[in-house]
Amino acid sequence: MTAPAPELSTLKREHALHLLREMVRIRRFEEQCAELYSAGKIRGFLHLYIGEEAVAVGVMQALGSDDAVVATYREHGHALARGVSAGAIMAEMYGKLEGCSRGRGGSMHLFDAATRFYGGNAIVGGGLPLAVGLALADRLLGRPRVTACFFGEGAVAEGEFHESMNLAALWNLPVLFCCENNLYAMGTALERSESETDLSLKAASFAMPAWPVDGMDVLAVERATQHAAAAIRNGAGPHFLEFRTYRFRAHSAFDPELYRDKGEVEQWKRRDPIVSFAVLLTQRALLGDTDLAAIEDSVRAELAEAVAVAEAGTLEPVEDLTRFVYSERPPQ
Ligand SMILES: Cc1ncc(C[n+]2csc(CCOP(=O)(O)OP(=O)(O)O)c2C)c(N)n1
Ligand SMILES: [Mg+2]
Repeated sequence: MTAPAPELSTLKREHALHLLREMVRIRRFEEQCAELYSAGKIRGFLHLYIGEEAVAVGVMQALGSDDAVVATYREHGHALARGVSAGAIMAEMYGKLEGCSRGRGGSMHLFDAATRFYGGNAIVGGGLPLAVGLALADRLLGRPRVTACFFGEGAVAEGEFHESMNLAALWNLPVLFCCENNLYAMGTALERSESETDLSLKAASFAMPAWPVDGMDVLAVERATQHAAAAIRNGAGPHFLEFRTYRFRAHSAFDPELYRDKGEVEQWKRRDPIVSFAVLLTQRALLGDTDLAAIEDSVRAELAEAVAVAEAGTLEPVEDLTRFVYSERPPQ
């Protein structure tokens, strides 16, 4: 099965600027996080999504507020694009009480029930059964919702991937499996861990519609997702999209990147999803010089505010350390 071609002619300027702005927000947010990490303000693990922004932004366009999102530990961009506030995310990065997970999760465990953003899951493949469970609940309650589940290509080596794909297909559950294939799982290239590197074929073996998508092209991501999400809402069952993308930065803060050539990284950077989309919009006369400057200005202001929220935030008192180990809800 092939993805429908993006229809550039119907692209509206306002929507185009929204897509660009969302990608710029994620890029600048993470650049700021990298700086704050070096300054010792953010600690623990930090996995940057830089280079992959078109995937999260494109997919979110096809989801409504009732739908659910499950992501991995590389999820700052997904949380931002889903509508979790930059301040709540930055405060979480700082480990402050004002963070979306009360400062207890940090970078890898962003969570926000209000936007149905179910993590932030640090275990590779751990989000997949969660997504299937959310979709099963929707199905049993007759709610026409979609659960979008993001995971890296490294997760396809996990048993949970196969169990989740099988149950979702068998029970016809409304899950959109969004595989972010950035070619590496930490330092392991896909062809070093998988005998079959065409990931759509794996999904097809569960009798699930699946196709590859150019993950560096936000319009291609959006169209493919809209197509798949509409089919899921119409009862066609789970779909699998393989987004072919690339992370420009190291796996995490502790990675000397000995497993890939600098030349390969440079080659992918030439397909930077933000730069190439901005060029395309300029060519189509949908973007002027002042538009880009205005986007950068507003993003800068939003980020300054987010850092201010995090800086001014409070650390949870030591006395609260054991709270939430057990539910605080009174027995029913
Ligand atoms: C079950 C499990 N095994 C190992 C790890 C350690 N680990 C953290 S990230 C990672 C690589 C995952 O790669 P991929 O799924 O491709 O996602 P990416 O980091 O490329 O976004 C591994 C093995 C883990 N977090 N969970
Ligand atoms: Mg990967």
